[in-house]
Amino acid sequence: MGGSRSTDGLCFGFSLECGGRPGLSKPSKIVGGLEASQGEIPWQVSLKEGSRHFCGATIIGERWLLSAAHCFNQTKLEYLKAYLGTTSLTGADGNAVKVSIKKVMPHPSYNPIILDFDVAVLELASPLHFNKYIQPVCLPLAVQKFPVGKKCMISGWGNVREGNSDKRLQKASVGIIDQKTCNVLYNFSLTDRMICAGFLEGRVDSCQGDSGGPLACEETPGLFYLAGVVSWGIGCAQAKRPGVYSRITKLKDWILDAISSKPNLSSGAGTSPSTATARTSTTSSSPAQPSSNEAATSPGSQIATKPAATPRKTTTAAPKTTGAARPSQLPGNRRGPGLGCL
Ligand code: 4AZ
Repeated sequence: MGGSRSTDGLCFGFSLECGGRPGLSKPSKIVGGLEASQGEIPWQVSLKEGSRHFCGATIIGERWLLSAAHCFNQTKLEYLKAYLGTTSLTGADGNAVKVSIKKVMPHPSYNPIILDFDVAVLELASPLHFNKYIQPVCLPLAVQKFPVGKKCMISGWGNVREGNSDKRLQKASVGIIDQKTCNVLYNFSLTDRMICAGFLEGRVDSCQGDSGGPLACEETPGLFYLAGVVSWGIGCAQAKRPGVYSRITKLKDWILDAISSKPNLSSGAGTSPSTATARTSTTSSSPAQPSSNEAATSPGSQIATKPAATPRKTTTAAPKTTGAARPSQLPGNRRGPGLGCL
């Protein structure tokens, strides 16, 4: 609970906040979860097409959201809106902020067949004002490790059991699953850009409608980092079918490039994207293998065409990492003097 900050070595002279929950008074769908309280997951976003929620997303900066690429197969920008600052899909708590999306940037290596590189950066039409209920999560260092068994939080307005959704934001704690074990469970269809979380016995999981939303891990008390983005799985909460998430440590360099590819022309003083930080270290990730089959449930933004979430042949695109361990990034609240980072 409580907020926190992280300061980054890249942002000389600044400190940007991310990953905290200043509006959470008490620490506190997803299958097998609980209702989230106001401010408990201040980076959670609902993406709607018209009035229909179709996917989750996560706030990573004042003008930037991160979601799953598979959410946007057929979405029309003009009907797309992001809702933030609320736990109610209907806006019942009066805190909801609605923002238009200016641009959707799916990862250039996104593979809709096997859901590799399943991330998209969304540029907001206007910058967010962070408050108790609207905060960015921290991006992890490229080398940050989320160890097997670590408990992290998933959240969303998706189905609370296969086929049934809820209007109130749900959250659940899931454990990080060993990459090789998960790869076996999914017939070797995982790539390095994927990370599994859940329980081998099932029961708690993300589900349809949660796609694009966060898998956030508390790295130090009160400080949350984005380990994954809800991507796919076979069914929901089934034994030996954990949720599969896009692995942010492996996608982070592209994410940073995407948000820094152009200066902010539309607002502000021409600074670059605000950035936050991370400081944890260690190595992460595991091998990934292509191949395989199995009938899978796919990810699914309702809107978009559901990618055949089935693992199939793999064409594993080469990881497109650029530099190395950059510290994480983007939050938005600048605390210090200075301009943007990067
Ligand atoms: C989906 O269809 C979906 N159990 C999301 C997450 C999972 C399965 C399906 C993981 O959006």
